Amino acid sequence: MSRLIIVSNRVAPISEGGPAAGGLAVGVYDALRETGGMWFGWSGDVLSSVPEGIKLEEHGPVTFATIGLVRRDYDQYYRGFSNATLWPAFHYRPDLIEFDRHEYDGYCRVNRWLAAQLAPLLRPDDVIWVHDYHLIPFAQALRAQGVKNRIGFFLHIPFPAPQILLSVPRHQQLMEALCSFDLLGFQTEPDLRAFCDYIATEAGGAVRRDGTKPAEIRAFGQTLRAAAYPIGVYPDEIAALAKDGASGRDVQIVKATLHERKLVMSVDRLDYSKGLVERFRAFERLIEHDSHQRNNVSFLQIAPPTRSDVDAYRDIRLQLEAESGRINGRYAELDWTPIRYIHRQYERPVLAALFREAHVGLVTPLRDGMNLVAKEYVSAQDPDDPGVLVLSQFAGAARELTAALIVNPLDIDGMADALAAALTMPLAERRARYDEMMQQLRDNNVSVWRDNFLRDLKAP
Ligand code: GDG
Repeated sequence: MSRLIIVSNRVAPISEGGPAAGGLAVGVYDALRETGGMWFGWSGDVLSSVPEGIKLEEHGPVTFATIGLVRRDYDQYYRGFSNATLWPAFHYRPDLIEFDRHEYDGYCRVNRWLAAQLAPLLRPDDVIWVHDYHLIPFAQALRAQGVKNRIGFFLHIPFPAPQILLSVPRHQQLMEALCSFDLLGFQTEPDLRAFCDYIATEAGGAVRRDGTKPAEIRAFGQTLRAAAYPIGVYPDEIAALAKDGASGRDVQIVKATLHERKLVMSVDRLDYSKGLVERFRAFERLIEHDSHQRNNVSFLQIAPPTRSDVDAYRDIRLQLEAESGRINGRYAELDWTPIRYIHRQYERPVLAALFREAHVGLVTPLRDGMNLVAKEYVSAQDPDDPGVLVLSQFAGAARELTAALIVNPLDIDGMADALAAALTMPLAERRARYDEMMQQLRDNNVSVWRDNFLRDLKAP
């Protein structure tokens, strides 16, 4: 049987109960622990001298193959081109793009170097599945090492409209490199369409689409296939985790301090794409306009730190601290703090159990490839008394979770209205919406995502 080799920028540190914050790590780890195989990528260490080689570690059926990065590589490849150029561009924020040609060169160099590290570990029948925007040139780099295996790529973040992609200097080289993969996977149909648009309008390529089969692409002298594969979760596992965690200490503390008030909850890496400031304002609008809600509802925002050495991330942190302080200063009472904003990471089981306590899951990114938190919130609910998901129309998940209350995250009043509707929704409607979404999550869990992608990657 062929081995599955997963390649991603970061190989997630595995603690009990799975990896910590980050959607890619959660999805990939879930996919790999069933099939077994190897997971190759950066260890997370930034070193002062070139690492001696790959470190191999076995965890059950999974071999973790990790390597450190030297400071310059980290700065140029990871912090620079990946997170200060590509991330904002692909999240429709050309205003936040920073470009430096040395960083781009570093990005390509690190891709070549990582490919050269991996190549000697590969066997001829391995299937290689590369993940996310850090590694767009990876197939091209492996081919240059003489690797002939099937190589697929999955993009976890949105694919931008061609006009936005044009604002990334070197976009053509990048897209040429992307076309070296055998199969490209996107989260949603609009992402796939945006890619096909670029190929047809900007790269002079040809796209053939035939029903539900992957699109066939000819561009830059290469042929490849592309399709949408929405990533999922394991809803029943999350449900069990949430139920088991109900008696845990953190959950009991939250319950005790709520004093029967309702709970609105959000969990996001602290990222400007997640729409946190707008969300805080929507909650403010709710308590400002609806006096019944005042002192009867609390909002818990958990936002673990991420990429804090990129300027735009420092800015969003300061902005959020200011907003939560302002809103609490304005509305808090002796026995009530409207917004509890926690800039820290929690264990996965604690989050699941807290989701189950929350009457409303408020998931309102400005742009998001999929958003697993939305899927985890629904999964964690008590089927007899489920909470309500309020979900941004700009999360990939909104295409599947159509029974959520769908909002535009830039419409503060609209979000406040949706919050009010969610907090007062009758049980029968909450159950109907939950049942519909849970069915959807079960039908398209992580195994389905993985199996569909690998089936198409292996297809002749
Ligand atoms: C990218 C795309 C796409 C969050 N805080 C903690 C914690 N988390 C976990 C969540 C969830 C994951 O991290 C976040 O996943 P998302 O999907 O919501 O967002 P990104 O990190 O931006 O992920 C995204 C995803 O890749 C998968 O393809 O959906 O669109 O941007 O699982 O629960 N986990 C722990 N502690 C925390 O404090 N343990």
